[in-house]
Amino acid sequence: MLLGDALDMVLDAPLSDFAQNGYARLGRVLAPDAARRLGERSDALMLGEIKYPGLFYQHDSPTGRYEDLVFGEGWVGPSLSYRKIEKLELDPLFSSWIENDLFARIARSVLGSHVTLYRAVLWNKAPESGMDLPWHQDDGAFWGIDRAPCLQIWTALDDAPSDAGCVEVVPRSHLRGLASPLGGTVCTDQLEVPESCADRVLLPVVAGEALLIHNHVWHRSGKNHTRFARRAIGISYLSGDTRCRRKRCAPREFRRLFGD
Ligand SMILES: O=C(O)CCC(=O)C(=O)O
Repeated sequence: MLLGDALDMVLDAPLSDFAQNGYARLGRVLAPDAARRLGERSDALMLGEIKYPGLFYQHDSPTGRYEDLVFGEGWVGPSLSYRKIEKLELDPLFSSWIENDLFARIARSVLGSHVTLYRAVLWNKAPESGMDLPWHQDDGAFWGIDRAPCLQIWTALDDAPSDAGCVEVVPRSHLRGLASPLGGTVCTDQLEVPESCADRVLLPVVAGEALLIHNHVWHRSGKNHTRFARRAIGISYLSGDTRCRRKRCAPREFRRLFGD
């Protein structure tokens, strides 16, 4: 699925950008045919043509506002307007991408020799639809793990220009740590501080491009104003010794990806 010589890419510059700024561009790494097949598989999952028990679905809100999302509904029938699908690792085609050799090299450089999977998510914005995803960080009490996660790799399955709701980041915001112990959405009073996201950067990409995104870097995305779907896969990797702290139900065992 990897494009040409992507496997042998020199990683010094992207890994240094990632450490400094909290994000980095990898460039095009997913071959066009593989992007097309993953896009088709995404649609098949959304339409219920392929089903896996345990896939987690969340549909776009009826109003297109994040505040109006209905939680806990899951699968609501065939629709190309699911906002996200989690547990993509259940699907063999997505699993191949999650475990590709380039991402293994990157994950091991950042996290150490043993690497597990926290989550793999389809981020979908239907044509002329989708929503304004607020500024957020991907960590905090809700994640229920015993140390801060840091590495996410996001791959575009479609072109995601600025008007399709590309990912946006606030460079170096990861250096400030979590905005609140709960993590997730950055609260409005912090956004009102003038310098909080004044230097935000938009990251338009073409299909097949990948981004490294630090879990603590403030990031968001806007609505899709184009006539085309904007689908991407976001993978959160963990160091192999990360443990689940959940007490009310059995702690999660994270899937081992890279290591012995
Ligand atoms: O693709 C998007 O719109 C959002 C991505 C995101 O929030 C993430 O990867 O954590």
